[in-house]
Amino acid sequence: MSDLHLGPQAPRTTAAFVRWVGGLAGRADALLVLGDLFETWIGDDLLEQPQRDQHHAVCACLGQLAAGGCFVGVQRGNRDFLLGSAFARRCGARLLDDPCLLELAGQRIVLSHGDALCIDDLPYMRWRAVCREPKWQQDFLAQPLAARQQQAAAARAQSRDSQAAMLAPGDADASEAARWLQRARADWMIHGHTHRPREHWQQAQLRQVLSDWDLEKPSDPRAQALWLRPRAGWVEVRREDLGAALAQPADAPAT
Ligand SMILES: [Mn+2]
Repeated sequence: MSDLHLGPQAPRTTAAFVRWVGGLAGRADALLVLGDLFETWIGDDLLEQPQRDQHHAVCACLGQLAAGGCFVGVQRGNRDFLLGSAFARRCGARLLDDPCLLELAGQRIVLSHGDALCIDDLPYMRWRAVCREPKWQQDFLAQPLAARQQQAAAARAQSRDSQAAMLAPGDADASEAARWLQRARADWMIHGHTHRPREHWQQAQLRQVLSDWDLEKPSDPRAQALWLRPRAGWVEVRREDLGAALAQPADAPAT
């Protein structure tokens, strides 16, 4: 899964995710989050704050899942690119490179958040290069938490504006994806970021785009998980739509 965008701004989505992860124990060997688990992440020291919020709840449920023997792998997205080793320890999670290669039943699957595939979005690609610099990250993290919070809020507002201003929102570049696959000697890729869930076939290459999660408006609930089950020499794939089931409030009787 990817693009859950969890946090205090998405209380319903976060609560639903925590419930869903709670029911995952024993049903999955691994949970892989391909970026943007959180709407923002301004530093792992957020978890040291005495005031607990949605971030803590998410880490707690992942920690419990990992303690039960499930592998929890997390890629950094364009929102939560500052996820660090203290976060990973707290969740019992492994931070995954982007891209990384999953080998399953003899299949080679490239996993990525997907923002680095949007090469047509030059302003974003410039920003991405800057904020992934160790020096930039050190300087940002050296500021007090409140100052970082303010900057993150300003950046989010700006990103909303620029998205609305664009006539055609950016998408992953198919040729760039094909180049990544060639480099990895793979013909299957899974990524998120664009919020355009689809299967793209090109020659004999498959690129699966994950949905984002948003359960804040009950009229349009979005939540998906892509299940991969290894078989003898092949992989069974199922895209599960969780939106309607998870949009029910926790205290509603099961029907
Ligand atoms: Mn993203």
